[in-house]
Amino acid sequence: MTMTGTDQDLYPSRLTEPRPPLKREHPAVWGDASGPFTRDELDAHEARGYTVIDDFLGAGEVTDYTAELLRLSDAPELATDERVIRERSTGAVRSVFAVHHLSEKLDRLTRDPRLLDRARQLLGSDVYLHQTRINYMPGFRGTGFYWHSDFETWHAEDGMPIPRAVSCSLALTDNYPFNGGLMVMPGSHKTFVSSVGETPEDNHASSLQAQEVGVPSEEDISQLAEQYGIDQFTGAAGSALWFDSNIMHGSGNNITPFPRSNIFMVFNSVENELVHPYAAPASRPEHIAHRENVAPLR
Ligand code: 6CS
Ligand code: FE
Repeated sequence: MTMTGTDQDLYPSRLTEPRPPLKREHPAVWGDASGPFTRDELDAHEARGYTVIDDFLGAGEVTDYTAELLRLSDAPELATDERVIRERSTGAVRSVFAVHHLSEKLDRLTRDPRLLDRARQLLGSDVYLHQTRINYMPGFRGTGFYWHSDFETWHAEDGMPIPRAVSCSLALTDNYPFNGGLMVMPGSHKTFVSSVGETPEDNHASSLQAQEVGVPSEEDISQLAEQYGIDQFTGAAGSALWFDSNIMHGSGNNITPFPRSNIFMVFNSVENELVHPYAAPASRPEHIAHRENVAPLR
């Protein structure tokens, strides 16, 4: 069931011809102030498209989850698992997907009220996990992610009807300006940027190492940067970055000795379940975009 009533695609992308960016019709904040976020914080999130919470995890939790992160990246039984994505240049682990299926501790974290209450408040409904991953961004040769909107991919390739999803990135290492930290364009979530170029078969086999399809044009990126500016997310280990599914973001490479590792959880509204991909030959695998376990998270 899509929210649009008809099957009309409100967010067309992966087109054959360029088209100007369009205004996003849907809000970023669907809930009211009866939750952890105050009215002012909700209004700021609606305007900026992201919210930073310092000291979200305690030091002991950071230690515990870092141990999980290393256990998963070093686990021999996962070495060739399709959920493990490696850096092209070095073979070092770049990401591990569906970590809540691989770690009891992380599964419990996704149900923690500190996360669930905020996700439900922002999305104004019960929520389920669309995707979880750990990003390692290893030192010296960790490679970043070019500018993109997550929702553009989730809509085109996973069939996510509307941008009623929010990501929470929990820093497990200190995020400095120089170790591959996330850059976001504040307010850019209000603009949907279509991309040119059809989605090839099995695009995820390459896009999770380096995204080529679905990225905006340099002209659109320049226009967005002009209009919104760029904020660099920095934060100590334990801080949380909540960001709207459609905010334009990216990260640089990491040539410093300091890894920039985070746990990334995507909460989708139970009223925004995936349908057919809007612009791809087939749906992506379950471990990248969940279609089976969509019961409200408790
Ligand atoms: O394709 C995806 O689902 C992932 N790609 C990026 C670059 N960020 C969001 C998401 O994890
Ligand atoms: Fe992303």
